[in-house]
Amino acid sequence: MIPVRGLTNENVAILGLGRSGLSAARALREGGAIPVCWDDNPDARARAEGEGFATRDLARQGAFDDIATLIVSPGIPHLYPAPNPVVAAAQEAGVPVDNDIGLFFRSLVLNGWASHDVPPRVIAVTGSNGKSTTSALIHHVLAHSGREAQLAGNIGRGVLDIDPPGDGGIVVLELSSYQTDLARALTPDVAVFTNLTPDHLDRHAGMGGYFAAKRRLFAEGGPDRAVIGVDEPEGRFLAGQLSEAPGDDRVIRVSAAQKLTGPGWQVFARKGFLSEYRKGRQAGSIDLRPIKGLPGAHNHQNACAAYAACRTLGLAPRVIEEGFKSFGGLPHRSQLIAEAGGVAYVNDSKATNVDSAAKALLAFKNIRWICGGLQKEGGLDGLTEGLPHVVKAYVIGREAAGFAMQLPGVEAEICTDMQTAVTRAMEEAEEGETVLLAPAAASFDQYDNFEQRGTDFTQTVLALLDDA
Ligand code: UMA
Ligand code: ADP
Repeated sequence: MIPVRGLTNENVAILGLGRSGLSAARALREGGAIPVCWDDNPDARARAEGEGFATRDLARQGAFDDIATLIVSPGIPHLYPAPNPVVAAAQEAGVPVDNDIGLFFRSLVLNGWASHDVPPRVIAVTGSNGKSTTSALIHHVLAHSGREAQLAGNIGRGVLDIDPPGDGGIVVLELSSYQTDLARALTPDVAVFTNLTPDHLDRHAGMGGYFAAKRRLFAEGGPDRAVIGVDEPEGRFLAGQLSEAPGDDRVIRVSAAQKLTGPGWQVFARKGFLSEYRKGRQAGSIDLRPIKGLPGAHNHQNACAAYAACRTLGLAPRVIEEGFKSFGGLPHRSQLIAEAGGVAYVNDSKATNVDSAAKALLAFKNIRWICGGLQKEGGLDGLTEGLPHVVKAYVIGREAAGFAMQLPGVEAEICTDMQTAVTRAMEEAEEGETVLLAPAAASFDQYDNFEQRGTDFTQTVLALLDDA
């Protein structure tokens, strides 16, 4: 745990007692602050009380009278579509609002930095898609090369839960737009921006707000190195804005769509080959095609970003390549779960938005596609490029019929539930085809989260194959 510094004997309010809220409460207490907790769910409050934390209804009149700061969990709106009433009350009382990420960066600086011979470094990864894969890949390569490395953040572990890093230790953080938008301190040594496509637009009042939230990772502290995916206009703009001159190698440009030329530092993937160029010279290359844990052009983009981040720490291309080879990929992301009768079964339940699903469709051919769920803002037009790879769609979700109507030129069967979809796809799949779960929608209409949906798919496939 990283004890939170600078708030000794202060009352600190915490809203939301899930993974980030509870870990913030523990780290605040360890650092000498007095956590005052609230969660709208009584079970979550009971868990916190079980750990000895005081709870207080933060929405009631005067609740902020003795509070120094409010820590808010990422899933709770702080601005759009409307601030949570507790956040609004803190703002009205003039109480600063922060999150566990802000506490982490402040506390890391204050936590015995002078005692290190080689200071620890923080790599923070943001972007619409590929954050988890890129963060996990960086962490894997570092650990594989013998470096002390820890992984936390949006990937499922509260940032304050990590151990204080040792000499030369590296902390890899996956940060969502919810987290970067609110943190009052954001000072990674290396910041990575994978890509930008529409997601979470309700929480950011559109694309501009969404990009602005992600940009804070680069603007607030000014990282020593910025690794930026330049396949969208926002990435190109950000890279240009951070560069002092065309050859400024503080910025490493990354692409999975084009060969990058120019005097600076760049890493790109084309036709399955990764290349690194620095000051006009080739400095490294890796054949990504045989790497099983990183299928498809989207994963090659992640590989380029992870490669660049590891290069900023001085790792040699050969060492990075070795790490890539043993990377198993993450569950629920282009995950091959079974092969039977020449048919591959792939779980990409994490394709919760249109762009990630489109990338999954482009990564495979002859697809029996299980899709649908709680549709996000922005429509399904972004899927168009991937649709020619689909043999037939098997649509799930409470609004399955409405979803199917938005897939022009695709034969679609309304299945509604996973059992029906997998059964029908399996019955009809022919040798050489792939049954792919890549919903292009959130899971919350039928599941608690995307993990539960992916597990349901996997278990259904394995059970039906067992019976066959
Ligand atoms: N709550 C309230 N009032 C509300 C809403 C929620 O009290 O109005 C309470 C809930 O009852 C619950 C708690 O808040 O007890 C949940 O807080 P949370 O939703 O922020 O979830 P955490 O468990 O703290 O997990 C968060 C991230 N969740 C979200 O951003 C939604 C986790 O990312 C992250 O791994 C974790 O912190 C550790 O950093 C998950 C996620 O879905 C994986 N992220 C989104 C994504 O990847 O698309 C951004
Ligand atoms: P994030 O943490 O940003 O959600 P993940 O690595 O968990 O990213 O991947 C989320 C989804 O996006 C998965 O469906 C995955 O197959 C897909 N994906 C992974 N990397 C990329 C990328 N670079 N571009 C687009 N989609 C991607």
